[in-house]
Amino acid sequence: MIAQTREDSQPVEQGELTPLQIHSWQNRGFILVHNLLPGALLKQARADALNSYPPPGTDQAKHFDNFGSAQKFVFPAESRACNDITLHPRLLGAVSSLLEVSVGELRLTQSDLWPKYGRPPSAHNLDNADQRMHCDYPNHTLTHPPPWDQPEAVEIIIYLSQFEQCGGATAVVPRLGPEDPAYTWPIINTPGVAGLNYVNDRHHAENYLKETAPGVAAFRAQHLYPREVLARYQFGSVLFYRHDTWHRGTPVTPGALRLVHNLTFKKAGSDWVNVLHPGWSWSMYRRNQPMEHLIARASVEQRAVLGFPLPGSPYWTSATLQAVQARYGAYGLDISPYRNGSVQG
Ligand SMILES: O=C(O)CCC(=O)C(=O)O
Ligand SMILES: [Fe+2]
Repeated sequence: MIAQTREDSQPVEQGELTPLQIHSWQNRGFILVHNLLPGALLKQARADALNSYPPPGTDQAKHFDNFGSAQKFVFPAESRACNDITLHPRLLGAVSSLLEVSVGELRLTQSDLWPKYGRPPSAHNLDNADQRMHCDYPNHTLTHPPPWDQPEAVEIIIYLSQFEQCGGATAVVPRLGPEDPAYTWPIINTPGVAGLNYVNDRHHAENYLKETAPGVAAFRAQHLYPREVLARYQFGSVLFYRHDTWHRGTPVTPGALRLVHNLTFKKAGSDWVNVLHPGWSWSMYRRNQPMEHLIARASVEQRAVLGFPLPGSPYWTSATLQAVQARYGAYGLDISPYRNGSVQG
């Protein structure tokens, strides 16, 4: 394993991705970006998570041995910092430049902050510590990612821990151009797809493939594992990758706790790329109505990312303008941007 190259891992200036970074995501399949989001906000999200998740080494920590937060940090989370990261203009701006669409054309489909506890290797085929090489598309979309040059989604991992303390860097296979044998199409040489069983643990997965699909095992042994590079994250680093990027989670140091915020944005109109959580409106009616307030204070673009109609949408008529104002006026929503039909941030 070698570290990622310099162009894959660059500081970001003023929240904007550089042309080199955009090029790298669009061609090599990922970038690791430092200093994109404000440190104070990231620290608050980490503090909220540490307040909620059990310390490593405790019995309670044993219950968190897989994906997700069991809804605790699913958007909209109780942690306001977590929600603010999810809709942060710098994050949305970065995603829009990767997909080359406006922020208003993005849609949120995943936002959850979860722990990964370092523990000794397990003998279970679904163990999540040392993952098999995979692409994320199978449990995000009903179809298959479109051809490489027309990406429809951005996958994101924001690290709220430090690699030096936790290990557990995500390993990624950089794509080396259209002829790269690792990136042949369709992407089906992976457990859980095209009739193969779903196996998460690397050793179990590769042994299973050697027995049932030796060609698939040979492809992975030749083209994927030897080429993986580690995304050596810092606190607050953001890994942008894709539904068609080969990658995998690697073991966290035993006794350590790695916290990550996982997000996905897609292009509006890609209905086959599913929202992984309950719809955002399912979070209305909570005590103190945080979701109602969030909608009211969000910008026009942030609301659009949650599926709220943009100015100019056929949804808006004088009747609906009045009705939505009546619903949200109490929380301070300003309906006027929707009245004049232009997008105002
Ligand atoms: O946690 C990581 O570093 C990567 C996890 C991952 O790729 C996944 O769960 O799909
Ligand atoms: Fe993944």
